Amino acid sequence: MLEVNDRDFIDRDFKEAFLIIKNSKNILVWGDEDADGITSTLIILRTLNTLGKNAKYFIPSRINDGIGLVEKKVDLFLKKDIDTFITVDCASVNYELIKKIKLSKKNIIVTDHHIPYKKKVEKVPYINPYFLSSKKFKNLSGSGVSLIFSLYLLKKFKIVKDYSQSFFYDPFNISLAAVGTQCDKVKIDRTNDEILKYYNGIFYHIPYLKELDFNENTLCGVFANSKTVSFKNPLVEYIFKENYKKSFYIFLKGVKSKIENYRKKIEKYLKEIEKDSFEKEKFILIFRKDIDYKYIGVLSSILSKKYNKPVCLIGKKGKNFGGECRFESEKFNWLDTLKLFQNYFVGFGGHKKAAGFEITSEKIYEFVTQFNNRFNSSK
Ligand SMILES: [Mn+2]
Repeated sequence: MLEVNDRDFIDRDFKEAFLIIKNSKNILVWGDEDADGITSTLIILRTLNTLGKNAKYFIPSRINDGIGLVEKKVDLFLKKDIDTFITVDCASVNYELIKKIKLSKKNIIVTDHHIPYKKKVEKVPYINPYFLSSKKFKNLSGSGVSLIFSLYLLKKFKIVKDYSQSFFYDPFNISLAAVGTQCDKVKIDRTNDEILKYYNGIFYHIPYLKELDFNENTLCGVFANSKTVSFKNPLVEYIFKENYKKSFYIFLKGVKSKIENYRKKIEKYLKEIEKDSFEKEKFILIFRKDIDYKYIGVLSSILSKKYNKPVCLIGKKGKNFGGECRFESEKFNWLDTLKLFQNYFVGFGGHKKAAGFEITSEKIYEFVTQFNNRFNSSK
């Protein structure tokens, strides 16, 4: 169990957020379209429902709207009968739009775990580990933040007497937080470890998942594939509104075949790539025009584990090419290695064990030659 006490909620933001919710009639939960964002949305919606609050949700479509607060949709909701916005897993950087919402005489509570914009908008509570005092909350995912906020609210609204009752009040919420925590790949500390114990509970709460043979490895794919279409998100509709069973089943079957096709493609590409031998190379650099960028990272990581060498795989990325480089070793640094070639790239980034870059078709051949001359020359 995740043990928290009043000292963990000492920051004024909690109290202010509670007062706003207490005085709100119509709340909009503003989420994000990845596994962490969707589970966060669900946790807060379910909690507000328990508190007897009228709550709707909006999850921007990453492709059509963007990420976080987006002006067009903020303007749309400002015209509607909503008195409070609660963002989950997003918006810490949307300083101007938060201000705009405040200026329109509406309330906003920002809950998030991303690095915030340098200053807070005045009189807006931020439930974000970067601003909170409790060290226990340091590495929370967006859904972890939603969970601890929910624990706090249940006690404040006197639905429960103490935090241990609060924790077990809605076990579905803990499992949702575990999924968000797992899929967002946050650092596993004691708090996150406690949350992750409830990961498998999700199969009990959503029986269709077992029925369709989803398991721990494919679960993130389900949540990440739930896309918002005309304001509706299949997972949120099914779990929160409980009236979407047939469409949800169809959605899950769609995800299933998507994941299977992806796996088949990976196997096919691996076979093709491994027709070449990589015995001599110290650093494996592979350029494949025919492989789409969305497969590159996974392939690169499989190959680097298999050959126990640094691997960089380049595939097609729109008009350009994209490279993903992997190696799980403390003795090697991909980011530093890519820095040596940065003049070739349109952009690059990442960290020691996993880094990537984008390069134009004009530069790609020269880069491959230069790279191999430097690291794989036979002399
Ligand atoms: Mn997140």
